[in-house]
Amino acid sequence: MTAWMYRFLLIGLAFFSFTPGARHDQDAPRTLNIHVRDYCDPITFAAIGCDRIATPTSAGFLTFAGFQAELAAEKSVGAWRFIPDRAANAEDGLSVMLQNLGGETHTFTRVKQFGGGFVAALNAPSGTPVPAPECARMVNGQLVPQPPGPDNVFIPGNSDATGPQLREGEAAKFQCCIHPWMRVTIGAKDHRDKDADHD
Ligand SMILES: [Cu+2]
Repeated sequence: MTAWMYRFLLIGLAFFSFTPGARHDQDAPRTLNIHVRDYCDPITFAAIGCDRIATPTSAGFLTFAGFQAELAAEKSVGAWRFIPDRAANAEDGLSVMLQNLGGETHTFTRVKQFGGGFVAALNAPSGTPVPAPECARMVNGQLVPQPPGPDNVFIPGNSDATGPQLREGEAAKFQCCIHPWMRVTIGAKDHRDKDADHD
């Protein structure tokens, strides 16, 4: 290694150790674990796709007819939901980890405002006829899903996924682009948004 290369290395090391990124552990982004749940019945949901491996069968299943009946009555289906493991705030920044314990695919999508998803048949009965632009776009009169990305994570049933990152103090809304009533709000401060308790 030549002398100038060595000097470069030292400068690099010195710079790195003084960058704000090298912070104390207690200021490091924390992990927020979010469970994604549904209770699809694999038989009556077979055409849609419902594969129950992780969820104990004792939890009980909701048939497709039951799902439709509850959606029509409540504009949501309570067993299809996001469950954060603690109050969702991003005081020190957050890394979101997603665990889909359900049998269906769900998305975890950052939106400016909650809206409908890319399944028209679910948008109308859930009372969100207008899709959130982060979920879907209209092509030749048909809803087309937005491509997956760090802020639009598709999570197949029985699988884990790395979710989005939030900066310190950032507030954000996330929803499923298939089941629009599945919502969670991550607040900037230490408070729990009512949407996290959404039924
Ligand atoms: Cu969903």
